[in-house]
Order: sequence, then C-alpha cells, then structure tokens
Amino acid sequence: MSYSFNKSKFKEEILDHVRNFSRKTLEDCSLQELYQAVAFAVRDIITDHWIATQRAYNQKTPKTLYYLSMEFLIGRALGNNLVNMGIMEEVQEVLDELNIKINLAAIEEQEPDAGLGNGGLGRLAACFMDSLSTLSYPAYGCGIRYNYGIFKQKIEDGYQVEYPDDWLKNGNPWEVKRTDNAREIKFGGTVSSFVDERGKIHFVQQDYESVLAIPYDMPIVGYKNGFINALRLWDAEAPDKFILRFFDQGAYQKAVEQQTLAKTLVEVLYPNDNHYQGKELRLKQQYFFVSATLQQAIAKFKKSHSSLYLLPEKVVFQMNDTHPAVAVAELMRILLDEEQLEWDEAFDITTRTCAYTNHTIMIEALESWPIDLFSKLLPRIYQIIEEINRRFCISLREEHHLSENIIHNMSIISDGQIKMAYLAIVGSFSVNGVAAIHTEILKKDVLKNFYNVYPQKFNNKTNGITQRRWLGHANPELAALITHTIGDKWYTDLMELKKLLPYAHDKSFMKEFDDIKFHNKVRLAQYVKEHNGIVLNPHSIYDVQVKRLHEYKRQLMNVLHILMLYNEIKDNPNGNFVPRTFIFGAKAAPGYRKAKLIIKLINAVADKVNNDPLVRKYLTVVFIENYNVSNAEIIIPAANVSEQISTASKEASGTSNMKFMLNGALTVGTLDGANIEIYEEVGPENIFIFGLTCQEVLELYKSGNYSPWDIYHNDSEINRTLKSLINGTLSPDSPDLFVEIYESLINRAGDNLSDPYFILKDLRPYHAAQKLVDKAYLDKEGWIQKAIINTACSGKFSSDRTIKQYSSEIWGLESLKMNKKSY
Ligand code: 26V
Repeated sequence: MSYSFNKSKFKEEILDHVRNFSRKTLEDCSLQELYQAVAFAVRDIITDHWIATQRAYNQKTPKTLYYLSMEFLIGRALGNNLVNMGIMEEVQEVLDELNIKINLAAIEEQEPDAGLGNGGLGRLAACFMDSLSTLSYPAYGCGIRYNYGIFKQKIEDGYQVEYPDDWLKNGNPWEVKRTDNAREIKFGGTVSSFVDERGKIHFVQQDYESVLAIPYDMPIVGYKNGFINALRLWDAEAPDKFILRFFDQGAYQKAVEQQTLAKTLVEVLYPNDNHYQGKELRLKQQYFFVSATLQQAIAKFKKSHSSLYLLPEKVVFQMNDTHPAVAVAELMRILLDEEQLEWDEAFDITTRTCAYTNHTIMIEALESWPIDLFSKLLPRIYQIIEEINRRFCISLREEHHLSENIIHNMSIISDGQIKMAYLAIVGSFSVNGVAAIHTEILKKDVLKNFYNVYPQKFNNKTNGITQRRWLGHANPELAALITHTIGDKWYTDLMELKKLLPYAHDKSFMKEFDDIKFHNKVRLAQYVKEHNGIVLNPHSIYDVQVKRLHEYKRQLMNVLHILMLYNEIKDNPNGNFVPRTFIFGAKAAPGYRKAKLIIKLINAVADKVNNDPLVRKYLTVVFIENYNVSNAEIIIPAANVSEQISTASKEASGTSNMKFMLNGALTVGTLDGANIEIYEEVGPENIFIFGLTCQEVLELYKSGNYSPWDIYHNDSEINRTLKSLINGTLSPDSPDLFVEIYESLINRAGDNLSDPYFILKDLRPYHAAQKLVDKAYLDKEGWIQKAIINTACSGKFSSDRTIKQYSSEIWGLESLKMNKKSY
C-alpha cells in the first residue's frame, strides 16, 4: 500500500500554509517558512494513514509493544518521511512547478535535528521505530520530550564548547499534543497503610508533589505500507487545579515548587554516555516517563479487556537499558495498589510483561541509586523493590541453595544502593545483549550468577540499522545504482544486496560504484570547506572515526598513529606515502575532562599536520564539529575506511560500523562487538582486523601482567611519539597541556592503572593493519571490489532483521495486516 499523493492538492497545501501561517506569498517567504509549509503538507498526507492505523489497532486489539527509552536520536524527519512514503521525486517536481528555485535538500536542511539522545543507544531506538512501522508491528516508542536535546558542540581554540540545542524554537510540525491522555505523576511524600474490612492492606501516598504528564505524538512512517506508529514523548506541566487548592490552604510554597518541578523535569537530556551519576533530577525523569507510559498503557488495555491476567498476552514493555527499569516496580504498584491484585499474581504478570536490553558492560555506566535518595523521592516504589528483593533473596537461598556470599552479590539492594540492572533482570522474562560476543560476556562474566539462576531469560539480538535512512536517504546515488542493478526489494529485505556480489567484478558497475563514492567524497569536502575552512583531497583515503568520545573507543590510539605517520614522513621526505585524510567527529560529555583533552589533542595534531608543508602533501586531519545524525548522513557515505578500534570486550555492539559497511567502507577494527559478525559476513580478505581479542583482554586484566612501560622503552617509535605529547611539539605555548594523557599511558612498571584500554599494546598491530590498508588502496580495482563486497554482505545488519527477531523470540508480536479499505 503506497501513500496517496495528489500533486495539485499538495501544491494547494503549501500555498495555503504559507498564506495562513506566514501571511506571505511563496516569493517572499523564508526558507524556514517554506520548510514548515512542506512539512505540514506532508504531515497532512500522513494523518489519514495514522488515523487508519489507529483504527486498525482499536478494531483488532493486537499485542502492542511499548519501547521504553530515555533517548530517541531520530534526527530530521522530512527527508526520511519522503523516502518511506516514496514521494521524494514527486515533491521535488511540485517545487519545480511552483517555480521555487530551491532543491529539496536545501529545504530539508532547515529542519533541526531531533537530538533526543546521546549516541548508539538513542540512535538504535530510532532505527527500531523505523523498522517497527515498516514491518507493521503495533508499537509505541515512549520517551521524554526534552526542551533541549544533546548540546551543540563548537570547537573554539581546539576545545569543545557546549551550546544549548533549542530545537523547538520554531515549533515542531511533526508533533501532535494529546491533552486527552494526560496523567498525574507523584513524587515524594509518605506512604501510610490501612486494613480494610476484609483484612486487606492498602497503601496510600500522601503529601506528595505532582506533575502532569502530557504526551506529544510524532508519526513514524512505515516504508510504503501506510502504517504509522507513534513516538510518544511526554512533556511536563504543573497541575493547576492543585495549585488553587494549595493557595486556599496557604501552601504557596508547594505550588511554586510544583511549577518549578514541571519546568525543570523535561528541560534537558543528560549528556552522559556510558557514565552514571546519581542525580536526583535524572531519577525523576526516569520515573516520570515510565509512570506516565504504564498508566496510559494499562488504561488503554482495560478499555478492551476485562481481566488483567491477559496483560502479558497483549502488552510488552521493552526496557532500553536500565534507565526505565523502575517500570518493574511501577507496574507492580499499579497492579497491587490500583488494581488490587495479590502479590503473587501481580509479580507473575509483571515478569511476563517486562523485558530488558543491556547495552554496555562498562562498570561506570551501571546505574545504582542511593537508598536515601530513592526512597525519599519514590517511597512506595522503594517499598515494592524491597519486597521484590526480599522474596528474590529467599528464593536464591531456598530454591537455588546459593551461598550467602553469592546472594549478597546478587541482591538488588546492597551497600546502601539499589542496583537497577538486577531489578531489571529479576523483573523481566527476557534479558538480551546487543551482539553475539556481548551476550556471551554477559552470560559468562558480568551477569554469570544471574545466568546460572535464569538461563532461559538470556538471549542475543545483534543490533541493526535502517537501510531506508542510512542508504536510501543518506546515499541516494548509490541507492539508485543498486535499485537499477538488482531492483528495489532491498528497501525491505536487505539480504537482497547479496545479489550485488557478481557485480564486484563487473567493470562498468565497479566504475559507477567508485564514481559515486567519489561524488560523496566531494560532497563531504564541500561540507568541510564550509565548516572548517580546510581543503580536502578527494583522491586521498578518507579514514573516518565518528562516535562519542570515550577512552574505551580509543580515539587516542588513532591520534597516536597519526603522530607516528607524521614522524615517518618527516624522517623520509622523499618516501612514497599514500595520501590519507583522517576525519574525526565526537562529542565528549561536558564533565568528562580526559575526553575533552583528547579532543584538544586531535585538534592540536590537526594544526601541526595541516600546517606542515611537507606532511600535508600526504596527510590531512579534520575534526568535524557537532557530530550528529544529519552530518553523519554526509560523512558516512564518503568514507573509505571505518575506524572501529575499541578495546576488545568494551563496545557492546557498535552500529556506525554497520552504516559504514553498508556504504562501502572497509573496516579497520578489533574483534569486538558486532565487528566480529561483520568479519564473519565479509571474510578476512575484506576487513582489517588487529589487536587483542576479548579473551586476551580479559585475561590480561586478571593477570595484571600488562606493562605499557616496557613497550614505551622497547619501541623507539612509540617512545618518540609519546614524548611529542610532553616536549612542546604540539602545544609550544603550554608544553604541559598533554602531560596528563602521557602519564595515563605510562605511569610506572607493573602499574595496573596505566593504559587501562591497552592502547600501547595494540598500537603496533594497529600501525601494521594500517600499512595493509595503504597497500590495498593502491590496488584500485581490488579496493573497489572489497568495497562492493562490504555493501553486498551488509544485509544481516538491517534493523528489520533485528526487529523480526525481537518480535518472534521476545515480544510475540504479529504484523498487523491492514484492511485496504481503511485507507
Ligand atoms: C548510559 C548512561 C549511564 C547513566 C547516565 C546517562 C547514560 C546515558 C546513556 C547511557 C547509555 C550507554 C550505553 C550505550 O549507549 N551503549 C551503546 O549501545 C549501542 C546500541 O546497543 C551499542 O551499539 C554500543 O556499542 C553501546 O556502547
């Protein structure tokens, strides 16, 4: 079922909107106004399908997924919606016929990114939403409508500076406010109990503060199927009826506090990624959107079902990491306190309705809330968690006969803290990792005690990405070439790309494929010229590392390697070097000092390299500021080399690795996360693997036998490279600037604390792998073939495959076959 497109109606819509909302004619409205007009015209088409989808839900009451996530990094909607509706060309034609001398891409650029996420976890949620609609699965994405998304990054004097991202300042044409679905959320106060005439205990929260949660729905358009799910983002408002009551009682202070709470609650996305800080406001955000979602889901369920025992057959709550793990206790609260179920019944329903995805093994990312803070803010929820834990510990003792020591280690509450991952595991029927190796590490290492008790809960769901955005929209030329060559089935079945394999040796296809890569490199060069004032050589290897800045992702190793190349060129001015452009993009959490210093280092190295007349013949280094979904769509299609160089075992999956592969870049990577599965798909000839394996890393940790000091002393090149961090080569004005980085790599012999990410250990193997890259690139045809093979073998990494697996193996969803008449 395609989306109905009526050219003349669409034209009228645009003209009407410009007249009514901007009081202007087409000739004198701004680009932003034009964007708004086009967006509203598109939204108008979407609306009918949205209503039809909703009607089908109401008629068929299918099992529905609620994907609970603090982050949805969806980026821009206009272009993506046009791709999924299949009306990109038609809309461009309308613009041409209206004599607007502007192409659609320029209009698309007027839309601010919905930057409601930090990195991989948030972007995954966005790709999942696209696949859920495309596969016609009934689902809501549930999250927070932050007033400010991830900060805008500028680079000033080589340093990251953060600016607020006021993404809603011009309004958001895609959202629909649903005041009818508002819910009250309660914080603080005390819990009292009473026994009714039948002897049942009831719990009541008193003297609480409350806010109103108001949902805004955004349409998620399925690919050419007329199926529209909602991304439901909750905003907070002060409940004014309470304010009046408090005024009557003279409780002015409380009224003001509730106003303040509502204002601050959804103000800003926490910009940490993989680093937990026990901030009260963050916990409020978590409970706020979870409680609102669950209340609304149960109310909707009750409209068409009489018994709550059916809940697990009709509803599933998927928790995206532990951020929404309080859902386990909130569902218990609703079932116990509001629906009057007994504990055992409520717990049975809860543990058959909730499921949990783990996204990291980084210890510093594990959420654990101090009891004091938690019980003060959520007193009833805390009581429920205590009781869940009490019963859980008894079962470990009596049914599983575990030692007190192990029980203590597994306890949801211990050492004054509530461990959210443990709550999520105990309260769920499914616990999944996001790549095969990651799930194995969870089972054998990080969560092994839980795996021993609940082996049936654990499963793997290797991540994926949506090809509609990451190929269809980001790389339209390649998308067209592929469609021309093998047809367009790949839009909904990415395994179709296998059909490109024979063309890896077809001279004319190879040329076209390579020409397109070149055009994309020129497009990126234009972007870099505009934003950085740096001229790139599109014939050089574009070597790209774009992702959040984190020590475990080892941007530092990449930079040290560049410094080694710098020295090699200086030593051998007449040597033959393969020209390479190193491209970085990375935001650092504003409070992560070391990460910010690494950004400064990258920029210092860029200055050094780009301003050296000899070296710049071969090397260019650019740091693209404000890496986000929209510039990712320009950067990734232009890459020849994809840097995926995390310390083995640390990157749960990675997803940019998949986007690069899809767009014909070759991976230089460690055997970590999904890189392992990419390696299995493309084979050893078409990827550059180096460095320690997961097992080696885990053993080296345990043995404590790692000595970066020895490497520093035995490898003169590495020695020289590290010294350039402290001898003023890079920062003549403040030679001490990078001492901290130098010292973190080599403190002293046998010191476990130095180089915890094994950068020096892997630097030589990395350097060797990069030499192989140079060699391979010199064989131009060979390289193009490898690039085509990468694209052809990327089918496994579609989020459609991932979502089908979640649906059949965890969620038990069925595609909703829509009655054609409903359009
Ligand atoms: C963690 C935390 C910790 C508490 C404070 C705020 C905050 C915000 C985000 C996170 C998420 C960290 C986990 C994460 O993003 N993991 C990434 O998930 C990707 C999708 O599964 C995966 O591809 C990446 O390898 C993994 O690092």
